Amino acid sequence: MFISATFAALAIALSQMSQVSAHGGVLSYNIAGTTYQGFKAYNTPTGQSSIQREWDTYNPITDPTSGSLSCNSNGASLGSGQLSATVAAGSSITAYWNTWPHSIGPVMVYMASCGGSCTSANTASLNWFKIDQKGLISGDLPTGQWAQGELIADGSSWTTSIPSSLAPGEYFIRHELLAIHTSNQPQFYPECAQLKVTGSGTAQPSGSYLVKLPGAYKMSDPGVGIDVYSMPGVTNYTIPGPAVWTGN
Ligand SMILES: *[C@@H]1O[C@H](CO)[C@@H](O)[C@H](O)[C@H]1NC(C)=O
Ligand SMILES: [Cu+2]
Repeated sequence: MFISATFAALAIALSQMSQVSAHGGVLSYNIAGTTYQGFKAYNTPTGQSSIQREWDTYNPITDPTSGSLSCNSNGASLGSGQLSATVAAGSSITAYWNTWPHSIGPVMVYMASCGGSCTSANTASLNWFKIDQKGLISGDLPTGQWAQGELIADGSSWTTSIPSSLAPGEYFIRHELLAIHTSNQPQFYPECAQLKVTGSGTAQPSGSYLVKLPGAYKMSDPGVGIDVYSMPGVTNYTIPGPAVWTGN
């Protein structure tokens, strides 16, 4: 009796833990073959050292205009613990999430030039450009195959390439999942990491490729404040934000 009550309490505790750890974020990266650990959410930033900026919970940002949209909450520099990964333009970057629970919604990857040191940059004032995106792959909005399903099938990972013509310098890379499985309530999950891009490229995006985050999204965007369950048979999905810049 005592033992079974203990096990019952343990089972409840474990199920509550798994509820806490639902949702998620980018836990680590493989950048051109080297593994980099991310910031440890739910832990104090004191003493942490990572290429990632601070982010504190697995919970989503639900307001598309939230100040946390650029690099999650609170997005702060780790100060003396803040690292950057040196990587050649054209290299591939794989981001690894915890076991990602949602299969409806797009995957987006952005970068932003820091015009100098990223460690001292305010991420909300940078000009962000999108280097990769994938939304609805096949089927219709409520039952089709989405990029987040592909991410889950790839072990909760996503691989993308830095445009090979990108001019060298310090940049952020920002991975974002926009989960839209809850009617009319988008969930944004962005995490940022710092890069020092090397190479002989000279290209930089300009004009309509550059956006502020927050700033690029609003609830009335067709792909943001959306109820997919009210749209059976609809086979197109408009990913929010700017067009992808490929560097060409
Ligand atoms: C599908 O395309 C139509 C026509 O361009 C557009 O008005 C609509 O917003 C799109 N639907 C979604 C969910 O993006
Ligand atoms: Cu969730």
